[in-house]
Amino acid sequence: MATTTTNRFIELAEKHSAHNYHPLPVVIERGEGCWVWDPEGRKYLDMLAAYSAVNQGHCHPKILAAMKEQAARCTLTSRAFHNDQLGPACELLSEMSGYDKVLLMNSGAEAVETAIKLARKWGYTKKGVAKDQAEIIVCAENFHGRTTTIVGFSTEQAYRENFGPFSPGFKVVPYGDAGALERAIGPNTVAFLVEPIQGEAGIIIPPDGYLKRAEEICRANNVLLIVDEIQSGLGRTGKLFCHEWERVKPDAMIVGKALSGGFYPVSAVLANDDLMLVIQPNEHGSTFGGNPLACAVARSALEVIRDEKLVENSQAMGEYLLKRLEEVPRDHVEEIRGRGLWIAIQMKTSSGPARPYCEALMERGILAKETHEQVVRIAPPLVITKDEIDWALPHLIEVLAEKRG
Ligand code: IF1
Repeated sequence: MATTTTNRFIELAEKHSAHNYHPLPVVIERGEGCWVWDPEGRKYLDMLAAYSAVNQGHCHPKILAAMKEQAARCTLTSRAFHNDQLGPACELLSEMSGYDKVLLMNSGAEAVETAIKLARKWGYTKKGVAKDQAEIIVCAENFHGRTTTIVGFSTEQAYRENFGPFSPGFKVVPYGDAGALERAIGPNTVAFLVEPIQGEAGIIIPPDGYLKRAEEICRANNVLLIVDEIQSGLGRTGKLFCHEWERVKPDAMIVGKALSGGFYPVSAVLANDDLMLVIQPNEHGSTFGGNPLACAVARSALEVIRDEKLVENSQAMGEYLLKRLEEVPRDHVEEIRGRGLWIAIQMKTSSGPARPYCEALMERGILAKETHEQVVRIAPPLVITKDEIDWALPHLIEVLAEKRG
């Protein structure tokens, strides 16, 4: 390998950073909108958008300004005191989502943990479940984060093997099968935790009516419906929240990623008063959760989604891209599916894994990341324009037409 700046940074990371990732060999130095640049000045169209955390595009100027302004005023107060940013941020998220209350955390996994605590406490104090017997139903192939509790109910070996012992109290049912959910519910079931579309599993869209049916089953059995919208939410699927596609009203919703436009880790659990207020002072918290910098950034990130009509753009551009991808020859492509700007190109097993296709795209200036061996995932920032898509299409079509690897 020639000693380019890119290689130097890769070698340095290999030497000193833990080896818990296997990134594509590209170093990103700068980003703007849908584009990123490497140290040699090569430009790439970002079609991953940091796993949907930069839905607003890289370094969005409005969010950047809000962050700079707040960073110079006050960054952290702890929750021992009030700050002047928490209320306005929660108010906006509450208005946009239709939930009474917002509980702010940092990472997505922390917000999922928060929702689990909320559901359990609701189970004991409101539903009358016996001490330590609460059960939460989750789906096979789920992805909700990396904490020990969460990987404990993962069905992916790599995520859980050798990380036990795990917390009890979770039951796994197949995704997309409402009957299985119904059969799994018992007297101690407090919640059903589900992704409206499974991201990591390969952008798996459940059958029409699944979430609606799940909602009915949950209501009939006094079980909370909790949706993980960390990746599917905030415009990704062409609705502000993916569960709107099925007109359901979950009891709680978890958001993260794009809640900060990628500037800062900000996550939240949303619920109405009857549920959220089961958690009382001292029972849950976080040093950084709800800090003024996070709140200023989140408020601005939400305003950008609203004011720049990113949900509408996601829907329109997603539909256009999915339609144009019909031009991809099917010799190596098994299926193309998607909703909004969240598209999976599933390669045939006989055509090799998806990674070499992502590497070929990278060489042509498009950054996409495979998921689950066979899927090339396309999820650009929601600010992407038709011209940018038109630039990318011939590359996508050519790369996917030929067998790689
Ligand atoms: C990594 C995946 C994407 C999530 C949902 C909770 C979390 C995530 C639905 C946790 C996180 C991540 C984490 C990131 C890769 C990424 C990912 F491939 F692993 F599944 F996006 F597709 N719920 N998703 O998707 O949020 O604690 O990370 O903030 O490298 O682990 P977090």
